[in-house]
Amino acid sequence: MTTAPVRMVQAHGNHGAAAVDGELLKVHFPRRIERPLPGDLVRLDSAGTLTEVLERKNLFGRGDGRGRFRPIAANLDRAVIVIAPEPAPSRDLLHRYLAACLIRNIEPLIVVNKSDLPQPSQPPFTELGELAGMGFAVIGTRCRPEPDTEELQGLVAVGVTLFAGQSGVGKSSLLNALVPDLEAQTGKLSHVTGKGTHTTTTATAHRYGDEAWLIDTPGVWEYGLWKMDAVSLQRGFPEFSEHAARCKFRDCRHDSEPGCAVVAAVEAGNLPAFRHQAWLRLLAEQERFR
Ligand SMILES: Nc1nc2c(ncn2[C@@H]2O[C@H](COP(=O)(O)OP(=O)(O)O)[C@@H](O)[C@H]2O)c(=O)[nH]1
Ligand SMILES: [Mg+2]
Ligand SMILES: [Zn+2]
Repeated sequence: MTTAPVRMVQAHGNHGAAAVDGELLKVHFPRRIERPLPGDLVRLDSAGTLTEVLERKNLFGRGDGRGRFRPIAANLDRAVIVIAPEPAPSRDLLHRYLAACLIRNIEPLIVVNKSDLPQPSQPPFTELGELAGMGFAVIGTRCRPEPDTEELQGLVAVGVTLFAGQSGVGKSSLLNALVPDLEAQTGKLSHVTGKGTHTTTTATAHRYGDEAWLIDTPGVWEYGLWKMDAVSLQRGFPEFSEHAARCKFRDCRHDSEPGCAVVAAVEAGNLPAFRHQAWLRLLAEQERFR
């Protein structure tokens, strides 16, 4: 067996699966080592026991109801945030995902799936043009009636990509359209881990060509952020920073403080009001965790 680092594809309580020389291998997690996640690079001994989790370049996760960070996957080159006309995203869902990615140093890519359905003329769909103008990548896809995923394929062909988004937006359908042998991979994986083939109950990395991994994530209805301070949250709104530097108070929350340069920029039309409103709501949401 190998001492070279291998990629974790799935993790359960005390075991998981890693990709070793093109095959999937069951991995045992000893208690003394931090539990690995899909996307992690790990070392194993000859018995398939985990000996080391290599340093991560980033870690994606979500907040639980109490605001604790719950990790989902590691070492991401980007996260595809999937939204669709149906089920319609809740208010701020997209902004929450964007903030989570930016705070965690993960490049977000907004994918509007189900392009065969009419786009509702309400947020966040009405905000996509401005988000694209701000530099966020926004593309359309569809899986039905015939798949159109060409642009997406080009953007995820290299590196590790996580697919995030509300249950039912089409993450697994997109994975199916992209990865020709997805079913075979899933079948082998379930054989190795002894878990069922319904892989979207846990985050799972799928091999995509020779150079890429695509990670499907379990269905969530509402994606929540975790407890953090305002400075951290503001990393989720990078377009604020040039203005925030000119706020009268250094710890300005860009709410109703006098001399707030962010509010001034919104009023002058230099920052989208919808981003400022999302900021204020996400900031208020943090109060629940105190
Ligand atoms: N109309 C339409 N339906 C789609 C599209 N992509 C997926 N679906 C449907 O949306 C539902 C949820 O898809 P699924 O991939 O399970 O979503 P997930 O929960 O995000 O993994 C299924 O009934 C799919 O057939 C699409 O592009 N257009
Ligand atoms: Mg799914
Ligand atoms: Zn301010």
